[in-house]
Amino acid sequence: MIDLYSAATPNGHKVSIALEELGLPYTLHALELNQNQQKEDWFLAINPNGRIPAIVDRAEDNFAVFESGAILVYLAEKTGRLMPADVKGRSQVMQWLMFQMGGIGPMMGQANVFYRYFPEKIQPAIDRYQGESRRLFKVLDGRLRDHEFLAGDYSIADIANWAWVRTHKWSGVSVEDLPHLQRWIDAIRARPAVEKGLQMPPSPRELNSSSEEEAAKFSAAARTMLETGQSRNT
Ligand SMILES: N[C@@H](CCC(=O)N[C@@H](CS)C(=O)NCC(=O)O)C(=O)O
Repeated sequence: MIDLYSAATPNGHKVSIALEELGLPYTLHALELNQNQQKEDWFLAINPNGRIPAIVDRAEDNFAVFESGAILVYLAEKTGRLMPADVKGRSQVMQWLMFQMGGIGPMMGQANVFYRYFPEKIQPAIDRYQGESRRLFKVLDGRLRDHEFLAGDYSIADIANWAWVRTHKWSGVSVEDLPHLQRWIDAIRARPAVEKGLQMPPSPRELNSSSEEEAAKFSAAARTMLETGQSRNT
């Protein structure tokens, strides 16, 4: 049995989607990020970085794993699925996984911060992160022009990138004129395990289609977290 510590965010959903795809039994512990539960001592013992997601594998002497990319690799290697075992196939999955961990995630994350949460509107910062996200989307679109998935068969690389790209409207980044990316977004969205993973836990608001009022409420809560967390006061 696996304990999953998570919240309704792209990084959290990566792991619940992978667990659902793999059919691994798990217990979800949804943390209240706005209340900084992820900074409490009991959780820091699991993830010293104080962020979700993290897992504890009870069947493996309570082995703890943090960083969503590392969790995906752990689950793929534990089951022998969602990532090929041969050196080149594995490398391709790792390349597109790292592309998400070092590119798509940080750039869209900062686009969200400056476009949605920061009290000051710093237009050059918004332009920088939205522009860089859009550039990375074009790289994905180019790859998907002649590949059904990012790296061979459907893999943890698709799950990691998809969980972020699907929230593009929240980041203010368009997928217009990127037909291959759109095709891939829709194909993965249609997978039953993906639908289930997105409910673990469900988003309080659907990032792509909520009312302005709900969006403002969500942004205000995220802003509070930003201001009380380490990002602005250390
Ligand atoms: N690189 C980390 C990023 C984790 C991360 O930033 N988690 C966010 C939610 S998506 C979080 O826990 N934020 C709460 C906080 O910063 O205190 C990963 O991929 O696991």
